[in-house]
Amino acid sequence: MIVYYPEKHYKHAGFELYNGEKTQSSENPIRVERIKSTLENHGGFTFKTPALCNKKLILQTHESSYIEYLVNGNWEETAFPSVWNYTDKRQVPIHAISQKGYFVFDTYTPLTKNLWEVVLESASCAVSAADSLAFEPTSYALCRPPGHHATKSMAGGYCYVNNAAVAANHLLNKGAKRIAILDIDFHHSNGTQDIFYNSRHVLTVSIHADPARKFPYYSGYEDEKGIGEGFGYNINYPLDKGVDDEKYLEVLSKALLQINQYKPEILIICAGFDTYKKDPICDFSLTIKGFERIGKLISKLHIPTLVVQEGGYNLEDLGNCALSFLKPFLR
Ligand code: Q9C
Ligand code: ZN
Repeated sequence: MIVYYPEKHYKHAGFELYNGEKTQSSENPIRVERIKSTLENHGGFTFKTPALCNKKLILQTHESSYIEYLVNGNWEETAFPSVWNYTDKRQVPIHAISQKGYFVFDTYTPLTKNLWEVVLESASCAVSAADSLAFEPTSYALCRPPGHHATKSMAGGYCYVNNAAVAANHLLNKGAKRIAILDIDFHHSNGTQDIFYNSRHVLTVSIHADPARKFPYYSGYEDEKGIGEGFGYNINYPLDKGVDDEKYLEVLSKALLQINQYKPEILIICAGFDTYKKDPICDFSLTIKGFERIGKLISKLHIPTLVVQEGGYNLEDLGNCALSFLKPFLR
């Protein structure tokens, strides 16, 4: 299996402000290095670094003012918002402090030095991996930073550019008519939902912790079904705390049935392993063996599948969670 890996990701590392307190970020460079070394030790994976994708592709996914903000941002020290847009005006503010609150929706997502080159390379992993579906049934984009919380015009939840959404738009440009994105990260994929909310060409399905209890809090509810011609093409499965392998597989089977009915030409899996029972910030209880069963069930659909890395924060076991999920796709 081809794996696209971002070699400059380590330049992005910071802290987060959680409820006013400064803490180490769970989203650190060790994460993808753990996954990489576990897959290398196992064998069957070929690592490549991506060619940087065209900025136009990213502008097709995100608002241009937001992307210009990331491109031109020259943050010498890690920066965070402190005041948010409390109006419904969409007018890019002038002051540096108001700009941060305009383009970043939480205090978990630091603006760091070299941010743009790092996020561009992460998105490029997803695009290059999408391209390799032309000659491989499955490919894996080992993206860092992750992407699924990034909306059209805001960073948040450790995410800046929505890697999976950029890849989906790239595949639509190449002629695909129906793409399904299934997000199995613990957290609701609010960004992906936002980007494709009015589209029937991209079916977005997310299985996640009930946002009444967990991040991103404001979206991920069952009644969010899409809008306009996209109505019916967004599906959310908010779940209670403590979900185990059996319960998860039951929900996944339902989601896969809906995906199959849509008859997608390509399936994108936004894979977060923060559903793992020993994840430090989450409250599901999936096992390493459970990830293999999840991978097997998805692989049985026999749809060309792009796996895009999202969250997962148990550094000790993260590599084995990813390996276990990917194994059924190896041939
Ligand atoms: N200190 C992804 O999994 N919660 N993002 C922070 C813990 C933020 C998760 C609270 C969760 C964001 C890609
Ligand atoms: Zn997550």
